[in-house]
Amino acid sequence: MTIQWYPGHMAKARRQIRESLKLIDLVIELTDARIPQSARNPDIPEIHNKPYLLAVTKSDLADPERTRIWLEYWREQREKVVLLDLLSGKGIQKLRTEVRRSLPHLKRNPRVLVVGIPNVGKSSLINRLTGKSGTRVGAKPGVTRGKQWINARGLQLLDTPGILWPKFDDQEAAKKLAVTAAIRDEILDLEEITYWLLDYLQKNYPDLLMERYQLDGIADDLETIFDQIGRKRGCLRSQGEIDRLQTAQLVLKDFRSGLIGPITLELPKKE
Ligand SMILES: Nc1nc2c(ncn2[C@@H]2O[C@H](COP(=O)(O)OP(=O)(O)OP(=O)(O)O)[C@@H](O)[C@H]2O)c(=O)[nH]1
Ligand SMILES: [Mg+2]
Repeated sequence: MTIQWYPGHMAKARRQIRESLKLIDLVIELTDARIPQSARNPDIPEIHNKPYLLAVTKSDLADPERTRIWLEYWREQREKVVLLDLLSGKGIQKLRTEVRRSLPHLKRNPRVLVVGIPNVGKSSLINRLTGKSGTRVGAKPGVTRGKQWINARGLQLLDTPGILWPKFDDQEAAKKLAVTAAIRDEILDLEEITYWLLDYLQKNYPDLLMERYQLDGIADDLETIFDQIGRKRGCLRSQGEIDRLQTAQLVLKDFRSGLIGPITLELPKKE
């Protein structure tokens, strides 16, 4: 099911997260290592009233040098952060350790809620934590409307993660969310966001762009870069003109699967 973020849906999501917060000991907020700031949503400040960890997913797709800068920034901000690669499972053990360490006086297994924007890795994280032995256990007393806990080897996870909606009001953030697939392609102008991505790569990662598409140099204007890529990769219509949609889809697919290289689309904002 795809979610359109009308105000009604946001209100409902917010209400559900607030309900869940009453039941749990700790929140794990997920963010995407390629857009660590834009993938967070400050609209529900209550999530920070609980013991809380920031789990940074898709570190395998991010620029390690920039990830280092982010980790340093979060250290200064006194945020508790764990870096994850949910494809390989890297960081999962550290996350478990950090959860326990955050709740030193808790005698039972911690009750944990995972929250994050669409596509950030909530289900992947829950699967990693539960492994194959993940079993659904019956609704516990005080758990409203059939919420279920999943036993996850020493943690109890609420079975439905909290879905945060992406930031739409900030145009720059919206572009980053779009290229990382946090916003459904169906509602986007793919050509426009591909231009945005190419503009960013031209300025920040020209070598990766040249390498991936075997370009001899990086043209000044994006139109030329776009056309060169389309031509090189055979995204052509019958009359030999560039198939713009196909080119856009190809570039986005390459970026999202890491084929252009490890890339991070933002750095911490200097105050
Ligand atoms: N490379 C890489 N891909 C990841 C990582 N974590 C998640 N993914 C991929 O990202 C996509 C979305 O992951 P999900 O776990 O379904 O994300 P979600 O937050 O549950 O998404 P929704 O249920 O749609 O809100 C999947 O294709 C995952 O395989 C990661 O650490 N690295
Ligand atoms: Mg999911």
